[in-house]
Amino acid sequence: MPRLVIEQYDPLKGQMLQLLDEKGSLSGKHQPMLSDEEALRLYKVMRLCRVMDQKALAMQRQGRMVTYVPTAGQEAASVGAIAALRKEDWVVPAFRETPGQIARGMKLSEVLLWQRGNEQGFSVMPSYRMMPVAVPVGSQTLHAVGISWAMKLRKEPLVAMTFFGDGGTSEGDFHEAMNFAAVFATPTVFLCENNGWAISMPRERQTSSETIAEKACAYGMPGVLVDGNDLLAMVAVTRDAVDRARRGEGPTLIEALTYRMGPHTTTDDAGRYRVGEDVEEWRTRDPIDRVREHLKAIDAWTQGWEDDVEAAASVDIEAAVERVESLAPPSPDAMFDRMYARPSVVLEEQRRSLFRDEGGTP
Ligand SMILES: Cc1ncc(C[n+]2csc(CCOP(=O)(O)OP(=O)(O)O)c2C)c(N)n1
Ligand SMILES: [Mg+2]
Repeated sequence: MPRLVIEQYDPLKGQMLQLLDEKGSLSGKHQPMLSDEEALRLYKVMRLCRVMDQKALAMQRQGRMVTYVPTAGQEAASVGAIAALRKEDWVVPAFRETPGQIARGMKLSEVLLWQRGNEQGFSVMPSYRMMPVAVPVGSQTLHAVGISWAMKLRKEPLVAMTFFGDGGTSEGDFHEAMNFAAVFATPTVFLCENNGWAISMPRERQTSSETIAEKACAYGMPGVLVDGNDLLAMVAVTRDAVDRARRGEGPTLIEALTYRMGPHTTTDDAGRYRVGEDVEEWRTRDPIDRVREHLKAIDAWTQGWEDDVEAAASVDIEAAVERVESLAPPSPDAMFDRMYARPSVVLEEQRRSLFRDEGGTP
């Protein structure tokens, strides 16, 4: 069996996996692990995500979205990682995972639901094997370990991949999840999208370790640092981690080094704290530009094709927005419906009090 990519990069030595350099040229060390057709397909998904991001931001300014969580700059990390999974595997995302949801095949109208404030958007969507986005930072890492442990006990050869940010790694939940996963050798892939910031908190204030990937060593699992703006590297590393998990060899921590190009959410003004930081420098590492250069080099890209992709994406997003806007809003107590399989006494009381306070009947 060929040596795994993840075994060749030591996070304690600061080594980072990169296959496509910042100009989109392939580095000689590894062969890409995906076909040209697959690269083209994933590029198309990334373009759709970027158009979605631009449109959603504009819509929020028009009052047609409640709050929007921008994802520009992080498309390769999400889309590349999702590409490594089978459709029976589970995805357990944080809140900045619109690209992951799109890559998983969710309808755009479904993706938009929660960001329009529609409670339906927080339901588990079994057909996509995707948990709803988790807003409590880091909590989803435990859910992923629970899901993957259950799959292991049932002897199902499946994997759970969980996404979280650099900020998530200083939550207790993350440490408990990592420890439990390593001890019980659960089929979990921990994917940290280190975008440099947790709202206004820079990565240097989040942890004293050089890398997030190196934390894996202390728990007794492999950890690898990867260029999160490099689609090909993301596919390579996540395939390795997913294969390990599926073979019963336990969890892996992946740190995808990336950058949040926009604000934290539409309620944030990043210009107030990213003072003097070279946002422009990160623009030169745009994950989408990099794949485009690669596709040009292999003669798989034309401007006409790109224009068509972009135009089709715009039409699809417009239609999705209209669809979501036409839905009747769910009842205010829908927020209690999906918290637990059997609602607790406390939640039932809260549900009743909501109607009492509003003067209605439950
Ligand atoms: C437990 C908890 N604490 C605080 C918050 C408020 N909060 C929302 S997002 C965020 C920062 C998250 O940063 P990171 O994990 O790096 O993810 P990113 O936003 O960069 O994708 C914080 C502190 C929260 N949602 N949950
Ligand atoms: Mg972050």
